Amino acid sequence: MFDKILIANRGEIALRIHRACREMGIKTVAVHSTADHDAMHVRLADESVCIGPPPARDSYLNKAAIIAAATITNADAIHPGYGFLSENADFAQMVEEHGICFIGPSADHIRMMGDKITAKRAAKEAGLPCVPGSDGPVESEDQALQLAEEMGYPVLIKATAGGGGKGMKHARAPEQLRDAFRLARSEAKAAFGNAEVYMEKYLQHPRHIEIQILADNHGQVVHLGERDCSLQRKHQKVLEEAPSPALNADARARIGRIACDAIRRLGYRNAGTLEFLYEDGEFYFIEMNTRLQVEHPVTEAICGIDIVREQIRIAAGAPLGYAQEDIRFSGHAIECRINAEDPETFAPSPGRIGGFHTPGGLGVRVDSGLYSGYRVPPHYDSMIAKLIVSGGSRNECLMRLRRALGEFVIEGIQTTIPLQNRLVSEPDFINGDYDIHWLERLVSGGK
Ligand code: MV4
Repeated sequence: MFDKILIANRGEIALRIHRACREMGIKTVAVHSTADHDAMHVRLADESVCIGPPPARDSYLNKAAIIAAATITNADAIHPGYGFLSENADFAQMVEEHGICFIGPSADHIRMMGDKITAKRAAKEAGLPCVPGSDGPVESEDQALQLAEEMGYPVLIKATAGGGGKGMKHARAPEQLRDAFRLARSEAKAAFGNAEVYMEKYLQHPRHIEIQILADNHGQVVHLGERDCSLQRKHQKVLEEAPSPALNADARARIGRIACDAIRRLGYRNAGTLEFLYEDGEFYFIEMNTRLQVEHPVTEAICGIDIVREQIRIAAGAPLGYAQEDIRFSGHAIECRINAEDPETFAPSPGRIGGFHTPGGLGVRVDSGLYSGYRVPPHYDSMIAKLIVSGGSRNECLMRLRRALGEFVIEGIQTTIPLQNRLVSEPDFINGDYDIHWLERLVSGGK
């Protein structure tokens, strides 16, 4: 097992990784920018290294500075968390070349899944059902028109280097396609420096369902069930739940089996998530995330497995030590992401935290690096806390969630707690009756 792990991240996820390390008797190294001197992740770690000025590209994205920090502190592994360098294949490769273990999949698997065309090809070959579409890049407007004619409208143009919705444009008819194609390409070029796009049939009212998997270095692959992440605004998840209220036992078992078979065929290692759109009883693979995800705690809550601990054990070469049939799922869990934002306009709201009180009690977990007197810096993502609530049933979970949201006090800045409060009282949400567009309609006043 590792002696010391460098955590290449900040905020709640840096704390989350530190906690797993501490329980395993592993020492931790925090890295931080000059804006994060007094951050909780720095306070908790055994050691810390300042890696640069506030902008992320000069600190949390500074590969050389992070590897140097690992080298001088004698860390034998790096956990990248999510965001930042977590899905940067070159970083994973550099880390390994310096004789340090990257806690995650191989650089080759990260690279394969980062390119959405190679990801989709690999997924298809591994037996995953995919959205019908172009088999590779679409090179011209004329080719786009011809393909769309064959598959039928509406269609969606997506960036090969994409994910997160950038460089994505749909067309409902031929006369919209040339503009959609050109816009998608220019957006993709601006966002990723790569204009390449591909085409898919546009699914109009799907849910977003993802499967968490774990794979060790000894051929064992398990899934930890699904998460329903359909409640998003501008491609930012707002609330996630497990299990999905939309799946029955048959659909769940089927996609779990398909996911594990595919992961085995891909030779993938460590934790990963297969993302699907789910519409009219069918699953369609769209992307794979090769990192720990923000919403992993809802999965932990229903299966009792510490996903970060498993990532570390797998990276150290340990066998999972259990099979699919050993995993017991129970109850229901919901995560609310709490952002430092105006709940109406979603404008960032950094600043000094005044009063701070977190909810507690049975089935309530708060993952956050906040404390009273802490200054939320303006330089990073606005998510400041996650409230994860679990219960024996979805209904019990919902009642507990409303109670817990009511207890949460964060003063001095604006937060999205009022939005979460509103959301959990909506009849459609209570009934589990929502798709990927439902929240957008709610917050834009369409309901
Ligand atoms: C789609 C889709 C409909 N049809 N693909 C959005 C970001 C990227 N990860 C994939 N996305 C979508 N792909 C086809 N063929 C609709 C979306 C989509 C979406 C997906 C998941 C959660 C929220 C979403 C919001 C808008 C669009």
